[in-house]
Amino acid sequence: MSQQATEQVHGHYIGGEWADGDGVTFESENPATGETLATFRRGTEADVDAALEAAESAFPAWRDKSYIDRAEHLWDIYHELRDRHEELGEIVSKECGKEISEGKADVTEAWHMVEWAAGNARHPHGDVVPSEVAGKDSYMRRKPRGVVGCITPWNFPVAIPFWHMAIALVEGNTVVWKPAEQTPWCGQIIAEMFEDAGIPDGVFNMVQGFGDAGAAITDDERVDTVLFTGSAEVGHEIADKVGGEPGKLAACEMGGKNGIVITAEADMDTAVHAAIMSSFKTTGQRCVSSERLIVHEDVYDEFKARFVDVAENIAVGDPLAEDTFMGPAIEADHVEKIRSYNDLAREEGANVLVDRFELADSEIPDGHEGGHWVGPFVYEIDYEPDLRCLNEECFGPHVAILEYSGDIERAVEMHNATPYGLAGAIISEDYRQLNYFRDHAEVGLAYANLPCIGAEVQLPFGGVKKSGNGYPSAREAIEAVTERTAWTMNNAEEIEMAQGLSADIETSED
Ligand code: UN1
Repeated sequence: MSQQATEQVHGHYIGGEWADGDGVTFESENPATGETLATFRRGTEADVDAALEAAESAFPAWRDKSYIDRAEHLWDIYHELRDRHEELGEIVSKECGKEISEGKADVTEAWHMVEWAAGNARHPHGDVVPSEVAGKDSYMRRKPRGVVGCITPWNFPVAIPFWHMAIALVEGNTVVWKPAEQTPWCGQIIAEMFEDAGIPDGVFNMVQGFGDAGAAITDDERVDTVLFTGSAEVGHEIADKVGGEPGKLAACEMGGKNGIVITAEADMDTAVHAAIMSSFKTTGQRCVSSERLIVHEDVYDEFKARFVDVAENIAVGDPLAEDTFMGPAIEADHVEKIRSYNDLAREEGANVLVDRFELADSEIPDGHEGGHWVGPFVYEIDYEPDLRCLNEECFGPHVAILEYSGDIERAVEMHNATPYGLAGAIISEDYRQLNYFRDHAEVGLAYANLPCIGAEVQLPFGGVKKSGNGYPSAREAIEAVTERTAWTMNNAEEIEMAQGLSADIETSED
């Protein structure tokens, strides 16, 4: 499938074949215009069943290949992602509404992850571990777990699928993947890439569809590991369920209520720049986006005035136009969710500083009247740790400015007072404050003098507390998709035990 939307109905990719299945159809929509992009089949339990069967029967032969042979298929995809960078970046922008530099960065992040995973095939995969007994050699070795179920979100429709799948596949697992229902076109293209790369039948399978298809994957006993990136609601349900099934693992990454601490020692240019990027890039729809800015009283007024000035003027517009900063929200229901959080902040006592939720007609680009437009919403509020608007993730351009007095300890206390713990940043020129934040902020990703978005793929990615129970990206995904074997071999002719344990066999005749 190329740039142009077609009349064709696209199906699933199961066992090396394109399959229509028995589901009804659904459409992918351009969130900036409301236009239909393409039509897809909605996956059913029967489609998932066929995909799991294919994945299970392809596993033994795929497992028996070398890491390097498995990675060869991924290198083909790496080159295709690079060669089609512009085209795919535009498709991402059209299907999920991210502005074009973000659409292209999504594709770049995907090939970075493929490069990491395929390159890692040539790196050591275990440890040589010393033994107390000179005649013994011990090794830590890895084996693939089997069938990996991957459930991915719409906001990084090309990158995140490769966070999950590139690593799972190179490590020797087979995959059943459900792309987000909002971005099936990206899913279709990725499946075509695997087909073009000649991945053996059944090793990679894709079933389009909604949460019921996702649940059919995650609930099935043939699935050995679930990799999930998405909402806390769904992630915790999966983690609870999978936790009760012996032998099955789930690595889940589930959003945040991320904060930026701006101390009295902050450089104001850096503070405003980092906060604007973190709050409004991707229209606030990154799980690492910031919805809380915690600002010292000495710089509060200056920061507020400068942040509000930029937020009032930030360019919301056509994602394909180079001069756009923020595209639309993903879908109509999401606009309603953002509205409800803006209303909630008001009900809880917010003093609203910027309200561009309803954009003026003149701000909506021509021909885009059917898009899901929202603009920045900025408020200040008397700090109370239990306010819902400071604890629940809105996933939109909705941000609170909170004033603190006192030292860095107080700022970090406020920063940590949410159930989530994904990403956070501190802006300060004082290294002691930076180090305090580094050591005490309850997050998986911490930044100094930077936005809290934009992690590179070679870092672990994931959170603490309600934000995650595993790291479904890069190095940590390897833990979730492999088993470790501690392999000990005796090179001596006699058996000698460690820990001083006697190896003598005593019998009644002794
Ligand atoms: C997400 O926020 O949903 O760190 C994923 C980043 C990107 C990935 C974000 N590399 O901003």
